[in-house]
Amino acid sequence: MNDREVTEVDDLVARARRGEPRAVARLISWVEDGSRLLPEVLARLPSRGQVFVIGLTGSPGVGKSTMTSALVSAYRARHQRVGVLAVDPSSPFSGGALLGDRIRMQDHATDEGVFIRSMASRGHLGGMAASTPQAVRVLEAAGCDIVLIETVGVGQSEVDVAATADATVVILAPGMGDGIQAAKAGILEVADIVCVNKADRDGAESTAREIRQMLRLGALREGWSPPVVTSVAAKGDIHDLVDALDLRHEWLSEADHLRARRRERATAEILALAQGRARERWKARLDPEVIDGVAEGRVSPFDAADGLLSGD
Ligand SMILES: Nc1nc2c(ncn2[C@@H]2O[C@H](COP(=O)(O)OP(=O)(O)OP(=O)(O)O)[C@@H](O)[C@H]2O)c(=O)[nH]1
Ligand SMILES: [Mg+2]
Repeated sequence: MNDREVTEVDDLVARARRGEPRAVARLISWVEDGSRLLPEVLARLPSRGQVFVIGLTGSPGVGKSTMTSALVSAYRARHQRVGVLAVDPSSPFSGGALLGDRIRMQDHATDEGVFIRSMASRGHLGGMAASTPQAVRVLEAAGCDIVLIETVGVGQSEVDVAATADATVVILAPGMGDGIQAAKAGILEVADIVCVNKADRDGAESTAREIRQMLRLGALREGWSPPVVTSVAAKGDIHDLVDALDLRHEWLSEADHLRARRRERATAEILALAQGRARERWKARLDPEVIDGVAEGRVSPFDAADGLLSGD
């Protein structure tokens, strides 16, 4: 870093710590873009590990954004500061897809105790697995007590978010075999809490029962058995979910649970960063002749990979 950059980083970090929305937004953009200055920023934002991170995931349209907004209201009523990250891992050009979310967040747009950012992983070497915990650190520095992360339920992204979250909420809607689909997709495996939303429709209770039965068959993770609750997010009826989240928070605070979570999160972050960096390094080192060799079947891809690794 040159002197001008040092001043810029110091200034931004100081303003973010005072909770200035524009500085927070700027730093999260840096996270998103994988800025060269990121290591310097993060060195100035040590985590106290006090923030409670809630991940919300589920199929399109189940009510994640509506739920996020309702949860923001619930925590604001307790005078807690809340950060919201709408994570869109699928498209490098987020915007359109998240417009609806922004509109739903309008209730909170003028509230100084709420930071709302959408985030993709443009150019970030470690992908969402590395950028999500970094964005959380920025929000924590800005004084957030709670961070809500909404992610579209597709493949790797919810696993990455689950690695960052203290409580991963899998949201389902009644009917349409959603419960069975979720089980098939393995999405229930990342659930700390399952919430059947749209309970104003038929079948919410039977879906919840079905999920409870499936979960009973699965192994307990870290001695926590995931509660299954119902909600009507659109009407703000999310009391059972808030209770389940409180329970999870209390459970984590006990004994070594929180420490174990933090270590898991740190492991995921380190591996994601290392993977991203190693990949770049290997890519730069790839020999075109070896590539041709593998493409034409003269060289084994295993040998080519070993060759790359031996250069480390
Ligand atoms: N009947 C009913 N509708 C709901 C409820 N919660 C949300 N909705 C409606 O479901 C639709 C989708 O809600 P969103 O919150 O946008 O769902 P989402 O999961 O964020 O959707 P994506 O971000 O597109 O994946 C909206 O029309 C909501 O008004 C509910 O409890 N009951
Ligand atoms: Mg949404």
